[in-house]
Amino acid sequence: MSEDTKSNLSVTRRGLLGATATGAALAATGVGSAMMGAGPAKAAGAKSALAPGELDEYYGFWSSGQTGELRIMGVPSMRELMRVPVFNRCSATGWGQTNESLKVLTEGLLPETKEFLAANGKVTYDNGDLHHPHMSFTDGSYDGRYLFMNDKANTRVARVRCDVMKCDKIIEIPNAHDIHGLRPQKYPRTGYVFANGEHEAPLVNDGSILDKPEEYVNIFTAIDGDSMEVAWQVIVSGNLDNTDCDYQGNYAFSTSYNSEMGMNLAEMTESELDHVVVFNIKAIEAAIEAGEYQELKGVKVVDGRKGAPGKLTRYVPIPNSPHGVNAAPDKKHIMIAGKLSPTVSVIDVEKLAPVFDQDADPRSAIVAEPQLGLGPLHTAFDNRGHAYTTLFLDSQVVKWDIAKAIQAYAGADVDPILDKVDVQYQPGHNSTSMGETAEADGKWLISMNKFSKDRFLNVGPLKPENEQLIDISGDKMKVVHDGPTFAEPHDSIIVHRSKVNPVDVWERNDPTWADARAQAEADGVDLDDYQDSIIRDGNKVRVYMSSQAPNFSLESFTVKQGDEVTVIVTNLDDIDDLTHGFCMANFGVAMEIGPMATASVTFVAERPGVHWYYCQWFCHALHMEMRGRMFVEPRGA
Ligand code: RUQ
Ligand code: CUA
Repeated sequence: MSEDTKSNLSVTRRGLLGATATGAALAATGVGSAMMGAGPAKAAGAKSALAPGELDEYYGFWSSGQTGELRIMGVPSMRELMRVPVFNRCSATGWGQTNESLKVLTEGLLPETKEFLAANGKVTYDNGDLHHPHMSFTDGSYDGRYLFMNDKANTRVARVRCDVMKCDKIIEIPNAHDIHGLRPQKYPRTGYVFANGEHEAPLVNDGSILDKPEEYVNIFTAIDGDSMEVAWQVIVSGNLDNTDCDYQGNYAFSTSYNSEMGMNLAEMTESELDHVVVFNIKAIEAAIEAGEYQELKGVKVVDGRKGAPGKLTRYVPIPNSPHGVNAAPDKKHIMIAGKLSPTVSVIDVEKLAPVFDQDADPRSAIVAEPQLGLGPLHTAFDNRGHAYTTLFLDSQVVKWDIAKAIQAYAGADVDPILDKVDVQYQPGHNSTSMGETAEADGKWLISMNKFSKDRFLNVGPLKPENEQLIDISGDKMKVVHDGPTFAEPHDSIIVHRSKVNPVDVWERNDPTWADARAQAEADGVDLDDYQDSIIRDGNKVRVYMSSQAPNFSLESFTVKQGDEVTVIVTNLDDIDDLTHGFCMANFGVAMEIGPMATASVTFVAERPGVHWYYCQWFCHALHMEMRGRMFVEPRGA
């Protein structure tokens, strides 16, 4: 590493932590350092470069942070395969504009949010902050049904169907604020999707309480992943950051970096010990069964705050502003990364029962707390008893031995650290191939780095981030690929391709366009035996047409200025990869219509004249010719 890079790093360390006492103390501990390199990496066996036409062994499901979409990568090639719009507005697919996507984006919003948005001239949010994509589980491994993900920006949780790789449900979480950590239940199946409200606020946040932090709370939510309805919520003490759950279906775990309930940085980082909240799922279900809840905005809410009666939660003290929570594939250990503490605290799930039943010291469930380096954020796993923790401040990934860490905690003179590798720069999440399941396979690790700095051609002040592929199949970790990404490769999962099996062509009666089908039926139009139809219904006009390369079935149609026009296009091309588009030029209207799909869009024809619609998805040698005219008769004509 050059001197330049080194001094950049030290400046960044100071800058990032600020000149707080915590920051200074951390810097002074000097545990680990960016210069403690991995040493010469042994060439490991796995191959990351794929020849043209070769397929990847894994799907990577990537979040995009503040871009708001889900991305699908090929691993190990690190090729970006697809972008799935979720919380964002997508120009290419019409997500956020088509009637089908607007249904998903609006139907799960709370009534007061709809009112608030209407006052701002909107029907839905058009931004999101998607951090944590996770697949549904059955019996401790991925089952290829759904992906679930959070929106920190607007307190939502979304689901993507893995058969078509499109978002089919988005719900806003009542009572909570700013959903951050999210994980699906691993056993017996998903089941619940657990979601953390990160930012504290009054429980009834209607303005009657403002600057009285002592009355703020945070909310942990369990969502039913099948119905996408909130199952129950728990009021907690302290804020909630990340979450994970065990492999037995008994407990969920949420870190709290602000157990102080501070309202500024100094207050939030004040105490040396924060905590992880352990949620006793069966006890919570029993309390709800027994009617021991309050109902708030239609949700059953139980009290799990410190000192609340019952055995719903326990608070395990953890040093210092803990961040990541990761369950190991041994089905026994839960890793809590210390962030401002150089440690990772290891909870043994088998030691939790006494903590709940006999009020044993919550720290008695901790079986290891290795010092790993500066700024531990997240931990991933292989299938050989090793853990891999990102060190944000050290710009490293550390590989450590779980069994040795436990022996060292019990007093043995062993060093659990096996290897460290420099990453470029400042890693947040990492993930290993199948590593968050019981089928971890120990081949690949992705380090998702928040800064790329000098690693790529300079593209101006806004730099891409850098996700690096690391071969973990040998004794030494080896960085084998740099991959620049646009904001922000926040988190990822790496799923063996045998778990995922998307279709090539849509089913004609897919629920996505059930509303369009129902409307067509009411209009006497059979979408399966296609006829072009223009239905006038007052000033509403519904235009049904089909697409088949290289033609729209309607060469032209006529409406009147001021009509509310809905165009419903069905793609009759029953061939893989034959997607058409429908773009109404100068109307701000464009959408994707996949093979055998139906899509619809509604606009007001407030522009008289001749307007071309065209296919904007290259589909045929005569794609340019795939177009037609909308005639808009001027008002009064
Ligand atoms: S958190 S960088 Cu939003 Cu996933 Cu740890
Ligand atoms: Cu159809 Cu281009």
